[in-house]
Amino acid sequence: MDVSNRALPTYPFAGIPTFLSAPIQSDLARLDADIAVVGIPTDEGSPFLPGSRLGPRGIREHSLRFGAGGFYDGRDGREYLAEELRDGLIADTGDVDVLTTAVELTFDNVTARLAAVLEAGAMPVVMGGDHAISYPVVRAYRQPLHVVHFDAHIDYSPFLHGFTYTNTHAFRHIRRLENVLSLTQVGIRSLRNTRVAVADSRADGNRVIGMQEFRDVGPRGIAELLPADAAVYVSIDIDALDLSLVPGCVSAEPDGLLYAELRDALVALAERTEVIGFDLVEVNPLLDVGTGVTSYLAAHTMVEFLGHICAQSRWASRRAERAARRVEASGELRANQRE
Ligand SMILES: [Mn+2]
Repeated sequence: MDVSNRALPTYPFAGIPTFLSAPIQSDLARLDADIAVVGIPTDEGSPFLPGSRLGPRGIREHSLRFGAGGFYDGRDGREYLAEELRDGLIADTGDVDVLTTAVELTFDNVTARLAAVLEAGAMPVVMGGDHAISYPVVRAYRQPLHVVHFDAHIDYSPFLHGFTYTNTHAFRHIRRLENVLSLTQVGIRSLRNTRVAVADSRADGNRVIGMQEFRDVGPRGIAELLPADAAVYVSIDIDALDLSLVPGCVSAEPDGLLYAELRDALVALAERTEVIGFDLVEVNPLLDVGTGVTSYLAAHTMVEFLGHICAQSRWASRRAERAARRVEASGELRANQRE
């Protein structure tokens, strides 16, 4: 029997684990994709237990469980990411170079990588690492944008004792970036958030939304806090989800979001606003249970959010625009080669 034309089965335990089995493109000068996946394997901003540096690897491995052809959602009968994966529009750019113990140099590498991705016209999809990485990611953007931050923790610590680059400081930095128009913090509930951090965030004009308010306004109500079609960067700490869902997260907290609540909020943001990038942070495979459910849930969240971003008509129209630009660029390349 000739089976040469049939697709071989793929397994999550075989092959080189890239995000959703997407092709590797670590040379950003040649990046030719709509979506660029970036790993940032550092946890030097974690004041408690280390291990989230292994997050990108864990998430990549568990993303393979979705196969390489996108996913089918029985809730609406649609297929997601099939076109993006079939046409090679998702690239895994590998991991940012981390310089252990030289946090500011690592952050410079993060910002340079993100700037190169944005320069190439691709949307960054970022895997931490701990939450400290979101600041050097967001500072790479030049355009005005809104930031939506899902987290149990406010990550708005004052800069004291020379500490400024831990995972508890990221959003105090981000709020100070000139092009950040607003910051909306959702799921904030940890009893370890200090009065000062919460008061400072509110005084800086940020929306701080605890669980009661989240339940009152609902997932769609979160998206409606943002102007329609606004450019939005989304940062997801896996501990926004309830403690019972995330054994592989050092900072897990009770009374958190259910998966459906987080998903519905992300889908509502994808529908209402123009998501221009997102990160998912604080997955710690060293602490996870044997099945790797926290890495799996992280991959699941990213894949589902990305699927809904790409399913929007504004994304589809931009895809056509990008394809035209790629044809133009390859024509220029050929012309240059002839000279
Ligand atoms: Mn957190």
